[in-house]
Amino acid sequence: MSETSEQVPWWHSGVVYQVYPRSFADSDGDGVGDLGGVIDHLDHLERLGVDAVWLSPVYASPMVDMGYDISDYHAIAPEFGDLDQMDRLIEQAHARGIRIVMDLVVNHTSDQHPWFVESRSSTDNPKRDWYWWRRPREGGAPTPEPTTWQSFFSGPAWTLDDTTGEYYLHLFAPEQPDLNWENPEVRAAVHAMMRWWLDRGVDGFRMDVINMVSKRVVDGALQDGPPDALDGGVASQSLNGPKVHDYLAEMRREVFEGRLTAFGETPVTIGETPVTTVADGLLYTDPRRGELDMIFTFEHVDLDGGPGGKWDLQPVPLPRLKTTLAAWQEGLEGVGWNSLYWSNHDQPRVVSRYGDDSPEHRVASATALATVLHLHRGTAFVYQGEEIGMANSPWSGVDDFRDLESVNHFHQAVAAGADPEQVMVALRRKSRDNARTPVAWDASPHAGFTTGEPWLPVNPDHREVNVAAQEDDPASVLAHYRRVVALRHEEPVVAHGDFTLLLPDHEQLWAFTRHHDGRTLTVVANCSGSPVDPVAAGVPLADDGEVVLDNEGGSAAPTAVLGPWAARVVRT
Ligand code: TEU
Repeated sequence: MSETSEQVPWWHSGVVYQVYPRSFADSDGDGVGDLGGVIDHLDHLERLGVDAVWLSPVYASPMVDMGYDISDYHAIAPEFGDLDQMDRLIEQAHARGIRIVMDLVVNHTSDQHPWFVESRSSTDNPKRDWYWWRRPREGGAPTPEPTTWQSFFSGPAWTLDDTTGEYYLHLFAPEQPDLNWENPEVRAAVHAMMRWWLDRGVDGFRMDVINMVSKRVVDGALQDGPPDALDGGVASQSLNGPKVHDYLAEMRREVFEGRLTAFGETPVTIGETPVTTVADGLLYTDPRRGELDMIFTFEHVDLDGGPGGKWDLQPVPLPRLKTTLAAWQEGLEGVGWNSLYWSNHDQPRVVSRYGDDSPEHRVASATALATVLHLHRGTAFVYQGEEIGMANSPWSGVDDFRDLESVNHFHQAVAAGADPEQVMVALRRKSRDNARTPVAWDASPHAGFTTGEPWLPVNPDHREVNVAAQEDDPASVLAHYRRVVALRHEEPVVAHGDFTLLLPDHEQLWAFTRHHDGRTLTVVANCSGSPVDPVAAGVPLADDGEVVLDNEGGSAAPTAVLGPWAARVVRT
């Protein structure tokens, strides 16, 4: 994007809503959400005011990883619908001014994808080199596998295939073999597939683990990690690898250059990039480099994992959370671009994680968190159900979970001697299934999600927390999300203003200013259950400011004491 050839892109002031189709709405009663369900609820998204929908994968898939294991990039999984319905969704979303962003999963395919079926069939198959095949390690130590790498879903990242006696690489489940991007034929096939979807009318891509496509290769060999690395070296050897920037620049040239969507815009590119620093973020998102429009940082969602990783729970003091996000604001300023998110299909519900989901504080903490996040600079994302304050579910045991990451972790940890109850404590807090319980549309037994049996039980709190109950309630979480989205569209300071964190060490207040073109927004939220006087704490608020957004019913003076989880945006 250059300032001269294109105007300010929509996503500078835009909001993207993530739909996880399996859990959004079921239109045919089989208990699984589908494209018909998305079409049926476009009114909800239009009223929320979002600019785009990111659709988690709907492609043909054995669903080992719920669609992130794709067996045909050109077909829709039957439980989700078909290509005609996909076309209808694109058309009807466009008619409402809503873009459709497809999930692009090309670090790996399903093991059922014809490419892999061919690749595994013999060592001299023309597609053999489309994946990472290696002979067992000579001498078998320290591992029989070719490298020490551990998969993100527990266990080694290599599986031995009996057909040829060689191992293949999978950073995720064994049913998700990694594509070999070193092979130009693989990249060309990916590019062609992306152009096919753009031709069909989609408006961009969210690119799954796109920073994992380049593995570190030395003299043709993949390398072990340092002996003490808990992940066996996956992160150091296969994330943000040496060729990833070349691959992305090539993709931009091959797929996006000269392309315009139905909105007359360049398709948007959003990279999912775990374990990425601000320095990496600058490389990926500096428009002069021609790689991605924005990436998802993981730093603020990795804070509650300790040295032992994601399941090693540790508390997150407010100063760590706000300074982590502020570092990205400052680091990318004027060069790159942020994505702002609290939740997605891989993360627990934010109101349970960084807010307070007790009946007393749920609405206030959900709206306070929305206010602070959306008032940062970047493209804001809302994950389905977040806009009504959906919380984590009360899981009773491991049998309740459907997500392979949760189930595998439980069995591996218990086999290694952990106390099952302790493992459940972490799973209740962090399992991805927290995000995947069906959207609560109303108070009926299956929450209006399905007329059948839901594939994952609805959260029992749906009797109180649901869309219907909030639809016309100005004090609801939903009404607040509509206001936040509208403010981002209407107030240029939100999109363009610079960012200054105030009181970085304050343990209750999250405060910052945004400044642009002679105007200032001062944002302050009390992230605690007890009142705080923001002026006494040092937040520069004055009575002549105008409160442009709050979660206190619109009546508080700019300088008033903030009640539990009260949030306020003041314009001067
Ligand atoms: O996730 C990538 C990722 O690294 C993590 O978020 C992962 O889901 C896990 O929680 C690590 O502990 C993406 C997708 O968003 C996820 O749903 C897929 O399972 C994964 O890639 C593989 O495609």
